[in-house]
Amino acid sequence: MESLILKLHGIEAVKFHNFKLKSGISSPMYIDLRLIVSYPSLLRQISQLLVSSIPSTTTFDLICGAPYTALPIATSISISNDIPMLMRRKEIKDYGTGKAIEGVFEESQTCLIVDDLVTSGASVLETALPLRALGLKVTDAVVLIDREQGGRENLADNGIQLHSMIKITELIDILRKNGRVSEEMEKMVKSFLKQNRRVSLPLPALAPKNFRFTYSVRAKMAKNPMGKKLFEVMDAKQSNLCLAADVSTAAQLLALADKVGPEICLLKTHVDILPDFTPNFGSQLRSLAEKHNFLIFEDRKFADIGNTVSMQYEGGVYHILEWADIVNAHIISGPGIVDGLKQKGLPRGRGMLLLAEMSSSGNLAKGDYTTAAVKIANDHSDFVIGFISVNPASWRGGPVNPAFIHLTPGVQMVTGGDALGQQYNTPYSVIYDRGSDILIVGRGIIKAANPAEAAREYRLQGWNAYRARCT
Ligand code: 5BU
Repeated sequence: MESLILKLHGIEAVKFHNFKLKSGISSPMYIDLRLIVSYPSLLRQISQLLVSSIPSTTTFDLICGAPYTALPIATSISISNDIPMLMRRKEIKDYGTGKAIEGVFEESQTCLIVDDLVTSGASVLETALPLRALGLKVTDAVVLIDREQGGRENLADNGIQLHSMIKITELIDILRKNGRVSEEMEKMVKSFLKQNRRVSLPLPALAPKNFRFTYSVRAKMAKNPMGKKLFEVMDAKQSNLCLAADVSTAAQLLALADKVGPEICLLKTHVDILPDFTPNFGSQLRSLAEKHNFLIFEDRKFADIGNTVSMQYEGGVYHILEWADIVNAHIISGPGIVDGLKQKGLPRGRGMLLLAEMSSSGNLAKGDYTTAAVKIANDHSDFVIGFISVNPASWRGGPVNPAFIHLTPGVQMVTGGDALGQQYNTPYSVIYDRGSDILIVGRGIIKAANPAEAAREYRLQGWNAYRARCT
């Protein structure tokens, strides 16, 4: 172990200076294990020692390296010990399977996570949660270096036992003994570790208890009956998934709604893209909504003055008011737009969402605009049920009244975007880190080989992230 630590220091994978970390805090040490790919014999030595630091009582069928630095380590362990490996994707691929986890496995197999470095444990958890969502058991993780800053405790809280090869304090002691760091630096590092003993998971951003209320509690807080019903459906179906049913025809939409219906709490339409729309489309969709217990959201994005939107809502070709439980509107025209829609919608028991943020790059719905949306919602909480949001945990005015619901578009299993400005976040990040409530997923489900199966995967990931947030 001593020789390994000296080698890591020798290749400058462990450095001592004053470094500014991503989190903004200054650290007297910096560990960068990406370099080890340039030293094959060191990589082999690390992999062997890692395997020997796993207690013999720990059993597992598969290993998965946290991307990216741990991938070569996991590969080396896999090859030398003949243990099959899984790979978690971090970036989106807009061709092929679009899966978050690659590799062959069976439900209820156990997967060991391999990571290079643990600080808060967030990277291990980011890999563990999608594996768990697919039915795999994740109970243990092995890491090269434990920075002893709370990762062990945070992972234990999430049912994962951490095995580390090197603890950071042991590393400092060995380097000091070998004259590689000064006494002064040793003191600085130890005092830094003392002051930063428990780095928390990103959750504290959500610490206000507004983000921890369960959907069933929030159902009781909701003023609008449709908002209340939505929370109730989510709770009953254990689903915080909305399907964006952007298919080419009404016939395809109805067939898809029937297949995916059991997995969703809400189905979102763009009725004006359907060339075969007929006046009975609404009643056909409504009977599927009743069959599978989901609500219908027409993503109409009204944007005109109150008088005009009121006519657009009720009349025209589509008669949206007749069949859509929920519609949405931009607030660019001011609060009159809500009054216009409310006039028609409230007597029919409908609800509406305000566009407080958008998912597309370069959009203008931010800062004061988002704050204005919150004010309008508060002033009309009998009809407004919530928001289209992207990162409600970051909103300037703090968390909004938990009676309001947040729906987030731009969701796929891995981050990325499309060629026309759409930006994607993962289900976990949307629900857990950003404090939203409902995942709106279109192409992630529609383009999958088996949309019902893909929807199930999104539902499980969204639900797990919600449960983790509320505990
Ligand atoms: P996608 O295929 O998952 O990218 O589809 C996203 C859907 O959400 C699509 O119907 C958009 O019209 C909708 N959407 C969005 O992507 N971003 C926004 O800010 C709003 C709606 Br509002």
